[in-house]
Amino acid sequence: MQQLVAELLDGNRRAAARLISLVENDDPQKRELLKDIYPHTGKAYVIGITGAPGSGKSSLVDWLLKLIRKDGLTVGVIAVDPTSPFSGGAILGDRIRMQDHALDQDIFIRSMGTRGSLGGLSRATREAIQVLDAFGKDIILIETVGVGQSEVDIVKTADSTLVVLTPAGGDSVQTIKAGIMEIADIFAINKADLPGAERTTTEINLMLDMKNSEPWRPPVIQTVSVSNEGIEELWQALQKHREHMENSGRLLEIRRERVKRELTEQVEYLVKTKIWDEVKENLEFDDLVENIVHRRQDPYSTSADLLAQINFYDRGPGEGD
Ligand SMILES: Nc1nc2c(ncn2[C@@H]2O[C@H](COP(=O)(O)OP(=O)(O)OP(=O)(O)O)[C@@H](O)[C@H]2O)c(=O)[nH]1
Ligand SMILES: [Mg+2]
Repeated sequence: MQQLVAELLDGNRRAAARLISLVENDDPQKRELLKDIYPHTGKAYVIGITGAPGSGKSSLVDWLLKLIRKDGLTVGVIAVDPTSPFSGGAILGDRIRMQDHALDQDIFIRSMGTRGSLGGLSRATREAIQVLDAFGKDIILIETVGVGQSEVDIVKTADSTLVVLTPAGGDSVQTIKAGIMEIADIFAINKADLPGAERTTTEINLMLDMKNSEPWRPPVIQTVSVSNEGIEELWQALQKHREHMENSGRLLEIRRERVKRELTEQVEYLVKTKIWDEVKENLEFDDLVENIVHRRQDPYSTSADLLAQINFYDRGPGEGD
């Protein structure tokens, strides 16, 4: 295993792919691996890209890759699809037309579905980011389909978040999902070749003007990813946001928040597994459930009893029987 980490740090692509699979599948050695990797992380800049299915995220990523590489930076892409049971390379050809990039050693592309990641897709994504970070990628792009919680979760992992919208056609953007306005650092109005792009752009700008978005006011950029329009401007906006995050101290602040959340999560995870290992070992859990169902016991004192029996929780006076 240490061999694998050494290979990763040495720039071995197969080691990177293998390590991502291990974290994705909740391998028993995962904690140890992530621990070894951790000192080598913190250098990559993570950009989240979210938007409705088919809004053009992958097409934009495709163009962005070219610009990022032109700037001499290395890049990793993780395409997260919470609706897909596939992971690994299987779905790549489908979702990202990256033939141009497949041979570029400085681009690493990976897709992740719900399969395997028992600890949750957002957790698996976070861990995959760590692997690519240690692998030495300068920029990591995370593409997520905007369905439900996933676009909100992405913000917790990304340093900059790009929200991809498309011209609303007849609809007003008033119908765009709540929460989207809050998470975007940059808006791309993609498919700007379609009718309604101007109107959508104006409406988003009006909504942004109404809310106080100091000190960073998200720019709204029209793009046409089929003909490479607006992509340079988009990449510049992303770089400008990064500068803002770095110079204002905001980057350090959100990364500190992230560490706080991860540490809390990790402690809770350890406590939970420890408790349940012991509780399940010591007690007839199913019997207790039956007792509660038939009102012979109640869940309140039973839970306190459970913990008291493994000496985890001291029952206060008046609690329990
Ligand atoms: N007219 C037009 N079509 C576009 C544009 N960008 C992308 N498309 C088309 O929209 C479709 C979806 O593009 P993708 O890049 O796969 O979109 P996506 O958001 O990655 O899709 P999912 O990953 O499935 O959610 C493709 O058929 C693209 O050719 C654009 O700027 N204009
Ligand atoms: Mg896509």
